[in-house]
Amino acid sequence: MPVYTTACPRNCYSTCTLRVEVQDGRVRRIEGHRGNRATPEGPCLKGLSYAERVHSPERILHPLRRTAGGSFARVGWDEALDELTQRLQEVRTRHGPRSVLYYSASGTKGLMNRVGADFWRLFGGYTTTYGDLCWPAGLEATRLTLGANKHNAPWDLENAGLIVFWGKNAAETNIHQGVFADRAMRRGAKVVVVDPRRTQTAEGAHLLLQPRPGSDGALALAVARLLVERGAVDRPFVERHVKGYAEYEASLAPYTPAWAAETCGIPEHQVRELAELVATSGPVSINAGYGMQRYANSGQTIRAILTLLVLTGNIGKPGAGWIFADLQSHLFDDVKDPLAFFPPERDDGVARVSISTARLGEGILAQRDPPVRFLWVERGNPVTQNPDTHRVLEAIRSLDFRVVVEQFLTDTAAEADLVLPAKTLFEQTDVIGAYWHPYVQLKQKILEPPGEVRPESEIYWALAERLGIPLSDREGVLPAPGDAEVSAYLERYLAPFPELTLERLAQGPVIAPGHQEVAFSDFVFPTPSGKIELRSEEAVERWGVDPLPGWAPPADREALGLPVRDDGERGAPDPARRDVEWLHFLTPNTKNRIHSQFNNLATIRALSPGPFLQMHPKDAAARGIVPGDRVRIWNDRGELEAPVRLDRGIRPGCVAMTNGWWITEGGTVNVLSPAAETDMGYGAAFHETRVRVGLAPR
Ligand SMILES: Nc1nc2c(c(=O)[nH]1)N[C@H]1C(S)=C(S)[C@@H](COP(=O)(O)OP(=O)(O)OC[C@H]3O[C@@H](n4cnc5c(=O)[nH]c(N)nc54)[C@H](O)[C@@H]3O)O[C@H]1N2
Ligand SMILES: Nc1nc2c(c(=O)[nH]1)N[C@H]1C(S)=C(S)[C@@H](COP(=O)(O)OP(=O)(O)OC[C@H]3O[C@@H](n4cnc5c(=O)[nH]c(N)nc54)[C@H](O)[C@@H]3O)O[C@H]1N2
Ligand SMILES: [Mo]
Repeated sequence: MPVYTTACPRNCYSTCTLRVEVQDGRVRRIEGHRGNRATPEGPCLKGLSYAERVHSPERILHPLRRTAGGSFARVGWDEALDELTQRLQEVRTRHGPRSVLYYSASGTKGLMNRVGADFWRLFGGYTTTYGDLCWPAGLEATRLTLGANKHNAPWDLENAGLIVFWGKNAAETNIHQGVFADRAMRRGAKVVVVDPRRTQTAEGAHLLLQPRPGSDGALALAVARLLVERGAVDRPFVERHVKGYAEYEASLAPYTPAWAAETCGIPEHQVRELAELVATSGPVSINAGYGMQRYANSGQTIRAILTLLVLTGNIGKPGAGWIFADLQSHLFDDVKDPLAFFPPERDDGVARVSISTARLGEGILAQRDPPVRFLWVERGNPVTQNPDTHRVLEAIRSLDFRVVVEQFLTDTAAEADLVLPAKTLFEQTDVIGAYWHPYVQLKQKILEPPGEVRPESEIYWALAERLGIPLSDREGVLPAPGDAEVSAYLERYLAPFPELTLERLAQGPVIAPGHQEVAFSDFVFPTPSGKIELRSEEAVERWGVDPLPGWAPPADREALGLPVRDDGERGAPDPARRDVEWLHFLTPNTKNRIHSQFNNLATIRALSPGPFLQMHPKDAAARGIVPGDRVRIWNDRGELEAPVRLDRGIRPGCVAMTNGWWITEGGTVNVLSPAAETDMGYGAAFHETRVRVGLAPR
């Protein structure tokens, strides 16, 4: 039986290398690949469930056209493409090409993803979104401080003396990291978890801190103050490599442990314990998650946390460092380029980058000259994943025509006039990077697309032909249909890197050229000053924040359009009272799903049949809620109903429901989230969500 080497392209830290056995056109077996030092144990349950996913009877295998009655009917490709061509020509003539919104998100990684934007350029122009739902506040805060987003290789974690999982639930979202953390623990390393929820990651940790959501910056500043007090600052390191230290040290005066304890709602001795561990248990590795940077203050929060490593000289050394995102394998996309995230409104005369992903609904509705009339969605599920679902739906429904390229009939696909079938990972070759490990990988094609499925690049080629885009314009820009054409296309991008040939990549993962195993071990920091910047002028110029990392309450209720409480509370909520009635609604990720993907499969559904609300028994008791109850969760944007699960592991005042559920599976959490941006990078402040909870009406 043939066994192929390929890789999982999901938006996930692990980006596993896979060995896949195929027989008679079906996936028989999926295993790990020893060539990937970061993921040798092999894939998670999601990876194994590809055997079900790619052959699922629910996959969309041919174009679907909405009928007058509102349901979908199968249509042939010729009919679909003819209508598309006619509608695109019409909308271009009437409103100009930029009345087309090209929306793509993180459904799959790959170099081939660039084909979409290149097609829309040939079309004459388009409108698209700026910012990102996932990680930009942290990327930007890291770039401002260190100059680049890179970190030590995953296996270097074994050398750590202290591992802090700060707002990162690695046990669920980066399961392979646990192997290295366990090895470090066997060698005596201590583990600290900072998370309002007691997660699986906290099992076995030496210290768990459960601060109020969005208060981590305050904690970090107080820890910094304690580090200064106890003489834990690495003075030679700071003198040589850091800009703005003296000013920063002076700024710490107000941040006493007592103030932090009050602000974060945790015992003061925990603040001190954390400082003590950072001072005494190095090398210190801080693994900062993405959940924590989904607040209106999170860029500044990330700067404040990263500072703890800077003060103590825990940068550029084995076992130490800042583990947020390692972009060393990102050779073919622009995520390292600050312009990928700002300035917000960009227009090169062809592409107009003018709608905030975090405010997709209102952005579409507000767009003028020309307005958005036509929507093309691929690799994204904005109806469930972007903030403020009701506005997103309103905006999508206001358009003349909607196309969604999808594998399954998601909530977004269900809004389309035309659904085009999408390939899965096994059905077209691509080259992918990762953001936790340093490998470049070949995601090899191992199956022919089933039914009438065509990879996006082939859809674009066929459309370009029909739209009369001359072959001479297409050549070298879009790959023509065919496996050899795809290979030639990929080879052109690989050409500058002699280490990266398709033949070599077909054998297994290859470490990115120029990879630094211990990031910043050369102490080169590509910031404006060439030093680590505690003081950043760029932060002021680009984002209007303080030049030093500081802390402000996460959100101003009115600014976020959150309800102002009846008792007259206005502006920043009073930390002492705000948790009483309105609860923080956290919407983290979960083990057996990648956002809105996988839960439609029987294998996964058996483990997670539907959404539930995690709630502390105290908050439940205050509302007359008992185990087994169904609750209503609401605010002025929307409401949801779900069974409640009482859990002493969640901080009182917080409730949590994992994101990714479809409306048809019980409701998306984003009906409740505000269309609000993070302070840096145009991220989405999903966790700035307050809700009320009560018994669901019977
Ligand atoms: N409330 C709340 N909301 C969140 C978050 C949160 O923490 N809380 N997290 C946010 C984050 S971090 C992220 S990254 C986003 C993720 O949200 P999205 O970027 O929208 O990603 P997914 O839900 O993973 O996948 C979107 C779709 O891509 C499709 N897809 C997969 N492969 C392909 C392909 O090859 N071609 C095409 N055409 N389609 C494909 C899948 O079937 C899926 O329906 O969600 C965000 N939303
Ligand atoms: N299995 C699985 N793995 C994934 C994904 C997935 O959907 N499923 N998604 C991938 C993607 S796209 C992403 S972005 C990453 C996300 O990976 P993580 O960063 O681990 O993701 P989250 O689950 O969003 O958030 C982590 C933790 O942050 C906590 N948190 C929320 N607010 C705060 C706060 O104010 N302070 C602190 N200290 N903690 C807080 C939450 O309770 C949660 O436990 O995972 C990637 N890996
Ligand atoms: Mo993400």
